[in-house]
Amino acid sequence: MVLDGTSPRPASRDALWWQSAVVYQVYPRSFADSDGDGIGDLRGVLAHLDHIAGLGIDVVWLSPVCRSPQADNGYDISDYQDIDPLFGTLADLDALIEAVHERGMRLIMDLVVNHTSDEHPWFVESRRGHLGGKSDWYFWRDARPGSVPGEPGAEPNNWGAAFAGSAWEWCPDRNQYYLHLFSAKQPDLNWENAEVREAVFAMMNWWLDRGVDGFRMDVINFISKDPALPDGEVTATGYGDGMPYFSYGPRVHAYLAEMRRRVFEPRPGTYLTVGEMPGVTPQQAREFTDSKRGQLDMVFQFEHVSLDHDGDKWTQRTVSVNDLRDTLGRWQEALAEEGWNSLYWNNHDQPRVVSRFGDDEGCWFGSATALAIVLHLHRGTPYVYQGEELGMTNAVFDDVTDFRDIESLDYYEQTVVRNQGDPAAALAVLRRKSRDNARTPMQWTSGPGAGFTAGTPWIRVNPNHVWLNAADQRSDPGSVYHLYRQLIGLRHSEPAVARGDFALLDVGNEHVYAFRRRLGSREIRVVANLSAADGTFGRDGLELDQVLLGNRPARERETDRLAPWEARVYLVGT
Ligand code: TEU
Repeated sequence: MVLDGTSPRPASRDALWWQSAVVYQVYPRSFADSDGDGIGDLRGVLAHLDHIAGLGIDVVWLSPVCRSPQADNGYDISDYQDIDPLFGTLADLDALIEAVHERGMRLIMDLVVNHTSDEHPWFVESRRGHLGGKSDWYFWRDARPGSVPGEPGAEPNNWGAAFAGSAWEWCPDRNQYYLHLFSAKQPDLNWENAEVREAVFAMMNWWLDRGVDGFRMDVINFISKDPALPDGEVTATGYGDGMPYFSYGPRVHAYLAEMRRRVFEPRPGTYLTVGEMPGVTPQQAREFTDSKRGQLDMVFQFEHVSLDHDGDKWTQRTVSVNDLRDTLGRWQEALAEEGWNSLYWNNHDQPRVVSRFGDDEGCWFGSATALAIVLHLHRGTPYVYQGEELGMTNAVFDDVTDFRDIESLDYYEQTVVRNQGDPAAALAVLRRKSRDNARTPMQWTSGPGAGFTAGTPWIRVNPNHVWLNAADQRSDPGSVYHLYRQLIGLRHSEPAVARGDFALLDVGNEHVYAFRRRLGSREIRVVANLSAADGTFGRDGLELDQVLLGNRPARERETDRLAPWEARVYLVGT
């Protein structure tokens, strides 16, 4: 057991080691259950580490495992320095860190510090009132003058919360409201208070001392709010949009700079920091990831996963190849000279990409692999969300009782129960959009419980595990899994993939997404038909037999026609 952080980290080749790395996200609740309670746990992760290492992964990102009432599956933390008994113990985590390091990988934790749980002792103390101590650790405000506290409209401002309803909760103990940008179980920490920042930095140092290799920082661009907390423009929800006042607040750079000074700068070694940043613009991302500032190594931006939102995430918009190319291409360009991209299709908040931008019925294998090829050959650090390497699809939900996610259940409550909307229509929306699509159990085998649990899983297993599972794919060299292995291998072996520059080709082509990567005289060219129709691409000097990899049999490759969802990677020159 390692309690003092002595578990050796993999030696870093250089300070920018993560530029040629691939990260694998584990959502522990849905990954592997070792004790039969139906919920994944740390020992389950340990038992399946070779699946991840076998892909060639460099970094494992663990979604939250700290103590939590689980109102938002662990994104509501009540003790930052202990493991929730659902997932195991600190000793299990130490064993996991050691096993990850033994395999030459690193482990990053989820850092959820925009908010805590309302059951965190800090909040419990804060809500007691104006007696000093932690009274100012959260955002407490009086009701609007002239209103009846607790009544709709009496809230200090008009902001809506991410999970339905107002962003303010009335607290009779204190006779004040508190701010929660997510659920009422997730009060926002007041980063204006230096003691809050010190407490967060001390906790981060404690985890780094323990051996973790960095953090994925949950909604880290929300930590600084405009102190005036002004009303926002009213949206279709009936609430005001507070984003302009908290998504890029006045002190966000100052806080991240302070974090760097207090946590990372004094330490030897190199870490990975990635900030999740809803609403971040390319220009802002460039500032956050500018190596001269050293605030964050990379950020998660949301533009490409908002393309199929029409106003809000619940309203569907059709996405074209041009839309994807415009958005991803713009981000590539913005971070070409300074800053760094992270690349993702999936995480625990997003529907499965093969069901979303691909075609999980008509061309499951082709679309899962074509989308993988496109993403992994962009410039940036790719993230693989558990099951993505198998081409896992959206779930099958028969009924509202099949959903578990707080956001989905709140949506149903608001639209059907409060506003008497059509239950069938609401279900149809959730089937497509729910975060639970990403959270069904990892499909290890074709057997009962998909090999995820010997008990009753906390959320239903996708019935397609009988043909879509890790055991079958690991032994099939033509599987989605092995295509991911090849792509990850290519990033490690081919400097043009890791460090080369990026340029779009064939812009305007309605079917084929084409681009090149170039480093010195090395050039990689990617042509991917992201549609159900045949496509063609401009050859422009390509020798058609120089295919490095593709998702169709080699004998079909010597043509400039692409079958639906066919993708190829060419090596140009020597
Ligand atoms: O997500 C932040 C976020 O803004 C979204 O992706 C969010 O899930 C949105 O509501 C989707 O419609 C992060 C976490 O990834 C998410 O799981 C948490 O629920 C959220 O923060 C609060 O901690």
